[in-house]
Amino acid sequence: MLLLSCTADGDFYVTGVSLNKTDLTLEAGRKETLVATVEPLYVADKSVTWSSSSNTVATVNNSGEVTAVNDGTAIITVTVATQDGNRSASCHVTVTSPPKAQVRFQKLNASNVTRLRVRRSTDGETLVEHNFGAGNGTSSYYEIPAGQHRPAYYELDANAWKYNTSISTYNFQADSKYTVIYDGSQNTLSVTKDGISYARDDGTAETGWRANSSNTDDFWMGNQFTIDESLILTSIDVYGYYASNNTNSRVYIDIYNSQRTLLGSSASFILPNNSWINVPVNNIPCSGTFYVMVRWPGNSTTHYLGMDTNGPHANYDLAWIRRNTGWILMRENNPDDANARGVFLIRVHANILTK
Ligand SMILES: [Ca+2]
Repeated sequence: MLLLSCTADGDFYVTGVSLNKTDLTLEAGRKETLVATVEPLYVADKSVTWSSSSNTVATVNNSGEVTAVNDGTAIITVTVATQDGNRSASCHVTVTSPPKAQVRFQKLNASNVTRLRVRRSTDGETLVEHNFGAGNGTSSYYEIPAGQHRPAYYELDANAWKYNTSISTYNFQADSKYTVIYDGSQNTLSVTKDGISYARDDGTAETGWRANSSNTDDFWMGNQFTIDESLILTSIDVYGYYASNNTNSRVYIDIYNSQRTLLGSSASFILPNNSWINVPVNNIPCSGTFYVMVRWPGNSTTHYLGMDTNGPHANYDLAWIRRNTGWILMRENNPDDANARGVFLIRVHANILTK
C-alpha cells in the first residue's frame, strides 16, 4: 500500500528531499551540479534551499551548482520545509588542489609590456590574459588560476624578456611569439619558438599533380599524417612543381581531423615554381590522424603540387584525393599510374601541446 500525505484540496505535502550524491570530490576551480529530488515526486512546490558549511572550501548556488574553491572538506546541504518541520539531505564535498603552473619572467628592458595569454587547446578561446607590466630588470611571476591548466596552452607576446626557472633559462627575442608549454606539474614549463616539423617526403619531387582546370567544383589533394603528440599546427610547407602555363590561380590549405571534419583553413596562396612556400595556419589543435589538403577552387590553373615517388614513405598510402564529399587514395583513384604512388611534398610545422 502507498501512503501519501494529502491536503483537503488534493495537493500533496512535501515529505522529504534526497540528493543524487552523498560524496563528491572536485579539483579547486571545478564545478558540478547536485540534483535534489523533492518527495513525493508529484508535489507542486519543489522549492529548496542550498547551503555550504564552508564557503571558503566550496560554495553552492540556488540551482545546486557546487564550485570548489580551496583545499578542504565542506558539507553541502539542501533543505525543504514540510508540515513537520525542515527535512534535509547532504553531500560531503572534498576539494583537492590542482597542479600549479607558474611562469616567471625577468624583464631586460623597460620599453615594452609583455602579455601572457592562456588559451584553451580545444577551441583556442582565451581563458586568461596577464600583463606583466613594464619595468627594467623587474622580476615577475604569474600563477595560472586553478582549473585553467589543462587543456590549455600558454602564449607569450614577448619583447626582450628572460624566461627563468630552476630548470632552464631562455632569452626571448624581440617581436617574436612563443608558446609556453605546461606538462601538468609545477615548474615544468617549456618554451618553443619554431616548434617541430613533420615531413613524409624525401625533399625531392619526381612528379606533381594539380586539379584539372575543367573541374567546376572544389578539388583537394594532400597527405594524411598520424602523430603521437598533441599539436598546435602553426604553418605548412608546400612544394610547387613546375607547370608550363596558366599557373596563377590561388589555392588553399584545409586541415581535417580523422573523421574528416574541417578544423581550419589557410589564406589563399599561389603554388610556386619548383620551390617551397610556407603557408601559415592559425594555431590549429590536432592530434592522432589528420589530413593536410590543398584545395583548388573550380576552374583553377596552377603549378603542380609536388609528389615524392621514391622516398621512404612513398608506398605508405598517405596521399589522398577529396572530390565533393568523397575521399579516395591517390593510388586507388589512378590504379594504372605509377606517378600516383607517392607522398606529396607537404610538411607540417607545429608546437607540441603535451608530452
Ligand atoms: Ca623523391
